[in-house]
Amino acid sequence: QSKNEALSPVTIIGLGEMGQALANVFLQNGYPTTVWNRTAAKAEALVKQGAVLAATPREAIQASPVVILCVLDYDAVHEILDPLGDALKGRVLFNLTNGTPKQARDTAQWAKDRGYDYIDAGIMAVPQIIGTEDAFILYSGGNKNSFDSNKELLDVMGASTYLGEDAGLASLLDLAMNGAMYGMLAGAMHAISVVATEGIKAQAFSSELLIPYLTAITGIIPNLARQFDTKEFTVGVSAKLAMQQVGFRNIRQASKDQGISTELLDPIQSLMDRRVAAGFPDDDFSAVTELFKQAKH
Ligand code: FVH
Repeated sequence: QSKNEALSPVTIIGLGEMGQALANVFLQNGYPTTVWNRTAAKAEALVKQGAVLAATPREAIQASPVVILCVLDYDAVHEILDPLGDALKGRVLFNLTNGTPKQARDTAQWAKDRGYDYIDAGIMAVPQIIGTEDAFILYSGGNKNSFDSNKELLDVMGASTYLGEDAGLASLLDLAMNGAMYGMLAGAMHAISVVATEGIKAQAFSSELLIPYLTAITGIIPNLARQFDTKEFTVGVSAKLAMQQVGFRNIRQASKDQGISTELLDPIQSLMDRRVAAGFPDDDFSAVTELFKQAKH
């Protein structure tokens, strides 16, 4: 039996930057791969590598027991899937499209109503690292058996983890982690902008100083997380808020003096100031989470 015959066929719907990376890694690993994209031209390079280009989403779905969907958003998901009738019956659909937990849960219900096997997912990777050991993908919803029986195939894209039967969980964790990522990246770009005002080159600054510093600083997250879990914000304090609010003013002032906007920093100052003013000067930075709580809507 050839390698291709031993591996389950897989269908990829959506060939943007991410979909192309996903299809590519299946082809590299010898999986019989069918693809479909609204703009068919994006399949050209993949077809040269051996992918089969389906003429329609229905044809693509019929080609494989496992269907991976990765398009821009859930509007596109439903634009593609809603007209398909029962085409997805007997297939497992893994939806790797980015969306909110509510969109994931609603789509899981939509799939359940039609008897489809549906699992939602959050990709914790950029296209360039798909298929490497740095990529991981979170899955939730449907039933665990459908995940387990396809885990080997899913691991080709990135290490796969099943979080449970609530379809919204993968999305919740994905969005929370990407919120943290954007906070970090925005902070990094702010720092780069500040030092650039003195002619310091971004690449040298980031590789020699900023990245090592940020990497070391992630070491205090476990302590902050423990304080968050126990709600003991004054235990094992890395730095008191009363001190941090004063130091943070200097960060903002220096930024202003260099002609760089503080719009990114101002809300952080406000959180520290409010927590100290509320009578908690000895709390650690983790205590600002007390100010994040809002009614759900
Ligand atoms: N790229 C990344 O770094 C991130 C990493 C984490 C996960 N995201 C999410 O992955 C989804 C796809 O992202 P992408 O990078 O592939 O996005 P694009 O390159 O912009 O491609 C978009 C694809 O969606 C198709 N599409 C859009 N609207 C429709 C529609 N109404 N009907 C059918 N297909 C549609 C688009 O088709 P076309 O424009 O080529 O015809 C592309 O295939 C996304 O959820 C990220 O948040 C990526």
